[in-house]
Amino acid sequence: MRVAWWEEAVFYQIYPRSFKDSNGDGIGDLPGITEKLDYLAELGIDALWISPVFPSPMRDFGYDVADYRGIDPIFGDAGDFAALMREAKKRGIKIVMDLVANHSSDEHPWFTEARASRESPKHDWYIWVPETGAPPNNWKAVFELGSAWHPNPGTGERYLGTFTRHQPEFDWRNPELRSAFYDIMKYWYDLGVDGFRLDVATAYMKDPELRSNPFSFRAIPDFFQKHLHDRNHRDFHAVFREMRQVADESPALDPASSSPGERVLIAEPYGEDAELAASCLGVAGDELHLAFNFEFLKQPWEAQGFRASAERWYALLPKGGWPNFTLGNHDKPRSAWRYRSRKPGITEARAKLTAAMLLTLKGTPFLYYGEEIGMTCQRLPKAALRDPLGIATWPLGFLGRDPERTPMQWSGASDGGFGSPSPWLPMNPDWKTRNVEAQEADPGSLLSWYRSLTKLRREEAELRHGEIRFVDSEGEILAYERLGERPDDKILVYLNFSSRRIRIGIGKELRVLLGSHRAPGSLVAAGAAELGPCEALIAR
Ligand SMILES: [Ca+2]
Repeated sequence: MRVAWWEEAVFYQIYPRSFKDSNGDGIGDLPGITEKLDYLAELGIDALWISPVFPSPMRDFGYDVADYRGIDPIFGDAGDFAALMREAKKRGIKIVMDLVANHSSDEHPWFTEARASRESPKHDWYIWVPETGAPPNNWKAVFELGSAWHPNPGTGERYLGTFTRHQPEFDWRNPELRSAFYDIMKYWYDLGVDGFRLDVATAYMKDPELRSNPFSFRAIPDFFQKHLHDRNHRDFHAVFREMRQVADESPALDPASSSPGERVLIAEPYGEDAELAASCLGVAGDELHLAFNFEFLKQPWEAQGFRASAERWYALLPKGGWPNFTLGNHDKPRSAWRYRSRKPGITEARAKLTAAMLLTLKGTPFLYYGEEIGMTCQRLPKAALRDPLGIATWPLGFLGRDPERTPMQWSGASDGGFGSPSPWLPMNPDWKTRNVEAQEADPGSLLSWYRSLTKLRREEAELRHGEIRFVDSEGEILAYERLGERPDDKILVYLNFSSRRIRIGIGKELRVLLGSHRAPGSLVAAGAAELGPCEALIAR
């Protein structure tokens, strides 16, 4: 059986501004990531997804790119990137870049050229309508709460920007634009990059007739519109097929680079709909490899809810399509905060339980930096907010996306081990007790638990690519088997979502592989057994 590396890998998302600052300017950078590669290797990470490090005016913190082939000086230079690639490969860690191809920064030279004249060769790389004194439809710039059509008096037109006016959107129906992006992808493949996470990939195509969106009752994040026409137009499939071809066919210049056919393309669908995510894989195995299904990020604390969500995801995927799961990212409040309990011990136990679930379900797990030490979210004072969405919607919602972007908590030192006395966002106040250094020293810590789980995944093939079969169980127990090649090869996973003891029935004697409440190698006798509060049990 041939298994692709990205089906077995444990991915880890780094938000570079907040990971490790190597030069004390308050902002994390590439040398900071390189410095922490040993930590990541020890955590059992196989691949990094690094949020954008390209030159950018940083109005949306790198999700507004001004040069798709460079490195923003705030993060380092080409030499720092090469060093990161070299050191990562030495440790068997692959690198996935974040390609923001729906829009550029308004400071990208392409847009400067495009907006200067209707005759400019780059003009039609973006989306324009003639100025008539009013926008052509009701599409919104979601970070500004105003129209998505921004005046450009120089040409007597308006351009489209559905995030901010500083993020003009590309016309992906233009073949020259498409080919420019494929050249950019080849450029990074040549430098050894193993794939791309594609930012709002389903938004590339818009309704060609520019029809207005119908009304929706949802204020956040939809701003009272059902986004039928401004994003997720199904013509994106044609782009995905072309991107896949480029990934599969571009030669590898460096022997250490991923070969053609080994690179991975991961969609960020625009929306929380698992069906839309599944569609990114296409039906013929010729589109993207993976797509984020965000259902776990809004899933309440219910064992059967997680089961239903996972089963729905498996059922939606096309034949041959591979699932993935994630509990957090740079756009959503952290899982430890979402699943917090008034009893601190239960919050910790729940973090261990979700980790066990993420790393034993059938599918590629994506961790978000800091999740492995249970980093949480805090409300930030308005003056500390940096995220344009948080500033625009203050004081509604959860203060935007800054709370899940605070600096990584490396140690209890005055700078939290981050590397600067005044980081760009304040440290979460619990850094003195919740940090990598403290948890490395504690075999019972969440970090040690994550390390044990990734180690177990590497040892047990069933956990990486075995089939999954859910076991019927009581309401608050999530139980499943991961099946091996032979009928007797199977690993059982029991997860008790309740904060009390629950009795379960065990068919035959089990040997514990890893447990939150039991020692590896210990036995669980057949018959009635009792699971402790929030117990995670992985056994054979
Ligand atoms: Ca720095």
